[in-house]
Amino acid sequence: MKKRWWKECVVYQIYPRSFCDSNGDGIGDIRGITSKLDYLKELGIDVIWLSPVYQSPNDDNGYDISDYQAIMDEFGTMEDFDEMLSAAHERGIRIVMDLVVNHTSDEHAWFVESRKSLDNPYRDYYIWRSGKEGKEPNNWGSCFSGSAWEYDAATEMYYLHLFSRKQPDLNWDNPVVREEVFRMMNWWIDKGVDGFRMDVISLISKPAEFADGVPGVNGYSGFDEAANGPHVHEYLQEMRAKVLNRADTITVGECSGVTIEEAKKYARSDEKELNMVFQFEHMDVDAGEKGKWSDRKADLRDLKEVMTRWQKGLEDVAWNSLFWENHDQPRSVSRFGDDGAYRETSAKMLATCLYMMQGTPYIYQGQELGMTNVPFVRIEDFRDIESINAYRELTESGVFSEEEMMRYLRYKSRDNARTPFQWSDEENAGFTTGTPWIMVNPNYREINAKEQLFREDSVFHYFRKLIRLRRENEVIVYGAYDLLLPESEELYAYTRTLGEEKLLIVCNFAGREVSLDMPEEFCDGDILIGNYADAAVKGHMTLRPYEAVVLKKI
Ligand code: TEU
Ligand code: CA
Repeated sequence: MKKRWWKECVVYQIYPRSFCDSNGDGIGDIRGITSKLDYLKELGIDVIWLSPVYQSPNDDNGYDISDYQAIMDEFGTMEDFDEMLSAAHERGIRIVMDLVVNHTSDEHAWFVESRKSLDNPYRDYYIWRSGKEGKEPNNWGSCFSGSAWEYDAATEMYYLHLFSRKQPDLNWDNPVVREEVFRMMNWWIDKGVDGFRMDVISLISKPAEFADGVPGVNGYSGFDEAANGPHVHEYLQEMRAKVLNRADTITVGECSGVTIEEAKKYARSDEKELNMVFQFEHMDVDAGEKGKWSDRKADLRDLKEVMTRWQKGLEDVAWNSLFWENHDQPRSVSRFGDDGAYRETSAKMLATCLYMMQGTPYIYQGQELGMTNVPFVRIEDFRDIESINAYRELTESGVFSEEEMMRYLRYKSRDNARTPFQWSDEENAGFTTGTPWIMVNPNYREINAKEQLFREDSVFHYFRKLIRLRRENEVIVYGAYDLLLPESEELYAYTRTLGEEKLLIVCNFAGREVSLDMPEEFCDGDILIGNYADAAVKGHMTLRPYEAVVLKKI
C-alpha cells in the first residue's frame, strides 16, 4: 500500500459560524479561528477542514455561495483569511476549503444572468426544463422539503435545486462551467490552501433524462436520485488533471448515495480522482421506516456490518475516511453512546472504536470535548433550513405530529452540531460577548475546553493521546482490519495487523458489564490505551460500561 501524508494525518472540521466570535456580533469568524490555532495544535491535529467561508446570503449557512473568491462579510475579510492561513501553516497545520460546486446561491452573478432570458450567455450554467402538464418536470424532491424544481416566471421554465430553492444546481455538462470551477479552485490553490472537501460531489453529473423516482414519505423521490451520474468520474479526472495535481493536495468527496463499487472509483488508489470519500451508510443505521426523522437507536450489529464492509471493501484498493460527526449530524455521544452518567467514558470509547480503524480520521469541533445534543425547547430554537422545512412539511402533511417531530428534531437535527463551541464556563460558553446566533447548550458550565485542558483524564486529553498513538504506530494507519464477534450486540471487537504487529481493539457499547474471553495471543499484551484508569487484561475479562481497550500483541 502506498504511504501518503493524507493517510497519516488527522483532520479537524471547523464550522466557522459556531467556533469562536472575535468581534462580539454573536457569529463566529475567521479571526476567532486564528485565535484558537494553539488550542488545535495542542490537540495534535494536522489539517483543518473549514466549512464554507465564502460570500453567501446564508440560506443554508454558507453552502449557498454568491462569490467563491470573496469572504462572507460576517466572517471577516480576505486579509483575515490570509492571516489565518499563514498562522496555521506556521504551526504545521494545513487548511482544506469546503468546495460547494454542485450548486451556487441564486444570488450568484451567474444565476442572476442565467434567469434573465433563454438566450443569456449564462443560461446553460444551470439546469432549466419546461414543466410537464403544468407541473414540475419530474417528482424529484429537495433535501430541504418540497419539489427539487422551482418555476421561474421570467422565462416560464423550472430550474433544478436538489437543496434549497436558493441553491440552483450548476450544469456540469457545460464545459464552460467546469472551466470556471477549475479556474476558481486554482485561484485558491495559488493562495496556498492545501486541499478541498467537496460538497455533494457525487451529485454533479445529472442523468440525461430526468425520469421520476420512487416517491418518499413527502410524495417526492430522494434528492440524491442524481448520485453517481454518467460523467461524474470523467469530470473528477478532469479536475485532478487541471487542478489537484498542481499541488500536494488532500481531497475528500462528500458522496451522498455512494456505494463501495463507486467509492473504489472516486477514491481509487491510482489517485486519478480523489484521495477519499465520506460515505453515509453508517449514518443511516438508525433511520426509521420514514427515513432520517426517527429516534430509533442503532443496533450495534448493523453498525459493525456497515463499518466492516467499508473497511474490507476499500482495503488495498482505495481509502476510507473515519467520522461519527460533522455539521450535518447529531452528536455521536448522544446518538451512539450515553450523554448521561457515562458521557465522558462513552465519548472516549466511541473515539477509540472509530479512530483505531483504517482511514483518515475526521474530528468535528466539540467532539473532542464530548459535546452533546441540545435540549431545544421549541421549533423557534432551530436555525437549520433542513429542520425548519421538514418540521413544517411533515407536520402539515400529517406524516408526524408536532410532538413526534420535535422529538425527532432534538435527536437528529443538524443544529445539534451547530450550537456554539463550548470554550469555558463564562457567559455564552466563552464563544461570544454578544448574543449568539443560535442558543448555547446549557451544559456548557460542565462541558467546556477550559475545564478539560487542565484535567488529565478529560475527553480532550484522551483524543490527544489517540492522535499521538496513530502517529507512533504504523499498524493503526496501514494495518489490515478484521472483525471479531460479529454477532455480539454489545461488543465491537476487531484486530489490526501489519506484518508481525497486531492490535486488538475491544469496545463495550453497552451501559453494563459484558464479559469476554480474550484471544490467547493478547492475554499478556501491552495496553496501548484504555478509557478506564485501571484496565487489567486477563484471559477472561469483564468489560465495564462503555469500556474501550487497545492491546498490542507482544
Ligand atoms: O450535505 C449534503 C447532504 O446530503 C446533507 O444535506 C445530509 O445528507 C443531510 O443533511 C442529512 O439529512 C452537504 C452539506 O454538508 C450540507 O451542510 C448542505 O446543506 C448540503 O450539502 C447542501 O450544500
Ligand atoms: Ca463575529
